[in-house]
Parts: sequence; C-alpha cells; structure tokens
Amino acid sequence: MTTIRLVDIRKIGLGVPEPSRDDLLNVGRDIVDSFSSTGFAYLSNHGISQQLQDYTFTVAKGFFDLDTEQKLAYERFVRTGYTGYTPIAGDNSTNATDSAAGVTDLKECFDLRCLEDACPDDVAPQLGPQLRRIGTACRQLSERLLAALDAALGSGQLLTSCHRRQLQPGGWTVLRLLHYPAAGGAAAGRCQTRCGAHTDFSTLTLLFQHGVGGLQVEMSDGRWISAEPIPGTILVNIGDVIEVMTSGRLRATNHRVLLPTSEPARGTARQSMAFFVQPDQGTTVAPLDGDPRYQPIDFNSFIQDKFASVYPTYKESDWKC
Ligand SMILES: O=C(O)CCC(=O)C(=O)O
Repeated sequence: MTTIRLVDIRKIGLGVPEPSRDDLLNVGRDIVDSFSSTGFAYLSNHGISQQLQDYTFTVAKGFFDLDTEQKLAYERFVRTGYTGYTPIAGDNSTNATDSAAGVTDLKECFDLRCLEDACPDDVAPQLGPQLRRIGTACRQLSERLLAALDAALGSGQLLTSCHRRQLQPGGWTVLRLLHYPAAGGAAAGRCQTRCGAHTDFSTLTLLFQHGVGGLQVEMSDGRWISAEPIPGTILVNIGDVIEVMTSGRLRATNHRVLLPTSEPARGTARQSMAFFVQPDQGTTVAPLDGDPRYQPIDFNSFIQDKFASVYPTYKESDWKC
C-alpha cells in the first residue's frame, strides 16, 4: 500500500547553521523520492519549534473567534490587499463539478503576504507579531528545502533564485491560517466540504495540522489515502510549479479535506496552517528539459487566473500588489 514517506531532514534543518552541499543533495534526493510516489512527504527534525507552532494556533483561534464584522473589516481583496481575512465560502478550492453543484468550502482563512503588511492589531494584537515570527521560520526552512531540491533535480540555483522575495514586496509566497469550524447539525448549510479537491498553485507547500486530521491525498490510481498529522512533523507537498519544471516527472497531487459525516468529528473544529512557497513576481516557469508538452508559465498571469477561479468575487483591479 502506498504511504507518504517520512524524511528525516535534521542535516539540513534549522538546527544546523549551514548545511553542506552533500547533505542538501542527499536529503533532497530523499524528498524527491517521496514526491515521486505521492507528491507529499512528512519532514521530521525540521527545526521549527512545537511551541512556536502551538502558540500560533492559539493566537489564530483567538482571531477566528472574533465577531464576523470585526474580521470582515480586514477582508482580503475587498478591504485589504493580498494580506487579509477570507470568510466562509469566500475561497473555494472545490473543483468545477462540485462548484457547479453549489458545494463550497466550510473554511475561513487569514493570509499574510509581506512581513510588514498591516495586521488586525486593534482586535488581535498578537496575530501580526506571531505570524511574522512563524513566517520568518517557514521562509528559512523553505530556503533550505529549495536548495536541497535544486541539488537533487540538478537545477543549479534556479529554485533558490526565483524565491528570494518570500514574505517581502515583490514575492508571491504567502502564509495562511485556516480554520474549519465545527459543523454539527445543520451548521454546515450549503457548504459540504472543508477544502475541495485541488492541486496547489505553489512550488512547495509546508502544511501544519493542529491535531485534528481529515486531509486526504489522491493516488495515481484514484484512491484517496489519509495524511493524518504526525506529531513533530510538517507535511510538504509539491504544487503546479514543480510539476511544470520537471515536465510531470513529479506531479502536483490532488488533496482535500472532507467534512466528517459522523459525530463527534463533525462537531469538532479543525485548524491548519499552510506556507505556500511561490515564485517571485516576474518569474517564468519552464520545463528544465524543454519538454514541449509543458508550456512555460508566466507566474503573474497564472496566479491571477487561479485567484479568479477560487475567489468568487475576485477582480484583479480590486487590489494593489
Ligand atoms: O487544511 C489542510 O489540511 C489542507 C489545506 C489545503 O490544502 C490548502 O489550503 O490548500
């Protein structure tokens, strides 16, 4: 049975001041090996402390527990720009078939695009500082992972050099807090999923799950396997960018979070956090081997199209970069 591999990245984790070239290559190969079967890997000994993760989830819950009007004052792309709050059913990962059937995602989110972006300091004074702390750690870890992948894929410094602006002006990388409210009884209404099946439009995604599982990953034969949280690990998966770069040798895998059908799981809220590592503005992503089956992607246009497909009310002109 296919399972998602656990890769020990101690030798390139944040506990190491500067990983050696050999360690980057060896760990990178292990990660690529896992990606080639499932598109995902669990990373252990990564160096992002549990305390930092746990406190981020505590602060996030404090924000999501606020009144809807207080959160909507920071609504993403409406009151703010790329950083901000997305209400329930405001961003639907759900595929076209489900979307035609009126299925929406029962989730709310808060995204941070730049470390210096304004956060809801008036209603959640801890949120901004905490997001900046964990965002900085995620950025440092993703730089190590990109260097390891560059070594393993033989792409020189390509991945490293087109992700230099993570969480800075000119970057598309984003840190997202997710909250899936309890859906006991009729609370779910027309929302019938937590997060619809999708591939990420990122290069890589670091995913932190706070205790409650539910994430599923689609295998190449159409079976869905669980990606339950494993204490002490971070899940990493590849997105559409790596699929194009590797001409499909590594595939961005569909994943989803279903709404549990039975109690008490259905009545239990779920929290997660995703760090979407995305190329800097102005990047064109092309297959490393020039495979003509994969057209180069202008990432600026690509991400705008993706926003338009997941945000029902998105218009590029609504916000400034
Ligand atoms: O919450 C999760 O576990 C998955 C979230 C996810 O796939 C996404 O936001 O793209």
